[in-house]
Amino acid sequence: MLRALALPLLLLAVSSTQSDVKEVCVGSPGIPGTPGSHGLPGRDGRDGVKGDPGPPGPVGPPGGVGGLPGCDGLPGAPGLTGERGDKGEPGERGPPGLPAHLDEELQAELQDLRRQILQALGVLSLQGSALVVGDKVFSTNGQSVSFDDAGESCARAGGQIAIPQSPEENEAMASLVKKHNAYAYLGLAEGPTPGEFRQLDGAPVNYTNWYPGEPRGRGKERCVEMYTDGQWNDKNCLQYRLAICEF
Ligand code: MAN
Ligand code: CA
Repeated sequence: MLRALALPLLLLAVSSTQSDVKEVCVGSPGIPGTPGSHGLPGRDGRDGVKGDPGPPGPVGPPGGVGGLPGCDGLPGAPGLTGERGDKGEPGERGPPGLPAHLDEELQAELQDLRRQILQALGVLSLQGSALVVGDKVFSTNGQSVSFDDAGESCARAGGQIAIPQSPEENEAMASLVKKHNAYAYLGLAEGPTPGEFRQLDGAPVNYTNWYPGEPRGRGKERCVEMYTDGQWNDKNCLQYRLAICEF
């Protein structure tokens, strides 16, 4: 109804603004028509937001089926070390090696060892603590001890009580006796036959340098000492004598 009234009034207002005003007839508004029928139902609205979770349900009856097994736990701490096992069987024999004289690596190692040994002997000789005579090395710590103690000292050092087996070796030992001004025991001992001396392992003696008239202890003097001039005398084994070792 409002819309029906408004149109003629609007026409009037528009016309009056113009210069050539015309007469307009304004009738009374008609009776409003009957309301139109209801429109079709609108489309469904969008889904609402999800509601809050409901309260937990009641506890079920006992005796339900067990759940699935859980995952494995963490591994436990390592156990104590077990006892050592038995020795295994020897492995198979390896392939044969080169003959030593063709093994360059071995030869180089030998050469270096020889060089180091000569170097060490050179230092010991220079210091006067070792006398090199051919393949033999004589040395003393300057201590005078019993025959048995001399043997132990030399053995501890990896050697034995020295035995001169040539004039040259005898001179070398005599030089140590003079230097320390102390008679030395030799590595000899009287055997079962009086007056017969042997090396300590029982081997016979080839070289000797007895003082004239010696040995004359005849079973009473079972060790041998060297005088400062290098000559030998049989003597009891409990004197204090210079321990000269050979290596
Ligand atoms: C002492 C000892 C003996 C040695 C004679 C030599 O009695 O040293 O071993 O034979 O002197 O006269
Ligand atoms: Ca004697």
